[in-house]
Amino acid sequence: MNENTAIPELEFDPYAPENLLDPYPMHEALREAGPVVKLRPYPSVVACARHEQVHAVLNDHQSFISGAGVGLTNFNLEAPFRPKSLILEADPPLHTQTRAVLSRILSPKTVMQIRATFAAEADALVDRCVAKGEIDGIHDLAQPYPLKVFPDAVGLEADGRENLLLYGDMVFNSMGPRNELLARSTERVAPVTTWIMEHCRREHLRPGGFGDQIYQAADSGEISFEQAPLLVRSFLSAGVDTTINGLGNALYSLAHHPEQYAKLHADLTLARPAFEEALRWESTAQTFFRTAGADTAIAGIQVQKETKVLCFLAAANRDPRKWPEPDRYDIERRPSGHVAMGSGIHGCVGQVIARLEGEVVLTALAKRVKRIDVMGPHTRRLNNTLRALETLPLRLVAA
Ligand code: OVV
Repeated sequence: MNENTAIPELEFDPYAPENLLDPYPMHEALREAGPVVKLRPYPSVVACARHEQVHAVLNDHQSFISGAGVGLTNFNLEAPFRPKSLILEADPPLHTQTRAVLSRILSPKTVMQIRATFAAEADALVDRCVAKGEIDGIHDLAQPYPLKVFPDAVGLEADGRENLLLYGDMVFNSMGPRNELLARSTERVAPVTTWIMEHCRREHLRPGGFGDQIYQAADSGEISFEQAPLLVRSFLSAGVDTTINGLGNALYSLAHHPEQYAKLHADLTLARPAFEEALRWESTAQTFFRTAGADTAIAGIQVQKETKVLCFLAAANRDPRKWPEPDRYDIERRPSGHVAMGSGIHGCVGQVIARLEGEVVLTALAKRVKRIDVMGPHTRRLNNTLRALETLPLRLVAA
């Protein structure tokens, strides 16, 4: 008998609008059904929603490869929608070489150098928001902040940065099925891709910035000059939409938990833990896939070579087997072990920059704002991978 008949099969389509809007009931059902489940709309996929299995898959990069893509499409069987990322969609030894370059550029030492600039920009932006009083948390704060500081650090010119939003939306939609969301975000793929690839060229990158530093690694022979623009593309793909929504989700979390915000206002050292807990509670990157590189098993269940493995990061981050009261947003939790930024050799290479952004924005806010009022319903921007807000009407009450 086929071992796979033992795997529970559920009807959920994780990419259906109702599940993108509110994934949590689906996450609970997937976790409770078993350590490995199947989804009827995606018969060639196995899925994990419990922390133990998600963590295990992410930490076994030999069995669960990234080179066949980290979305639904298996690049060994179907062409990728763009040339593969040299870090995200690569395995050792290539991944090891490219990651070394990016992780040196996005290092704790770099954070020491950019911290004052990133903090000053957060202070200035939050000042403008407090002066307005009533703001849209996304358009006035969560979006403009990363869209300024990160491209500045990469060394991009000021014009055309809105292309980064369109491109990020497209890249993260492309990891799901060919649904309406992907169709709509790829309508503009050609001009946006042209702009992105043009701005990956050295002549468009300020000397000394993160982008130019990739070319310096090519100068020294660590990577090739052909690889450099594709690695800049990784900054432009993963560096903006992720942090925008990380900040947006943190604002949402705090605005909806006034008692937690009061603790943050009283103790600014909680800014970093509050951001971290928001990553756990409202995980920006909801899902990533791996691909079985050989016949293998998860929790004793056979998984055939080339099978796509859907890891529900956001479900793992609320698994009651791992977290007490997982649905509570508690800024004093210190949620180490969450997988919102992945885990293992592919864990977010920009995480120290992302955390810096979260820390300085929440610190700037907590210094000046004694209370955040929710002024009306928020709206969501649906994306196949990201948990994203479109609007978040807030009032910032000055301290
Ligand atoms: C983590 C991530 C997301 C999207 C794109 C990339 C990485 C990339 O390397 O291009």
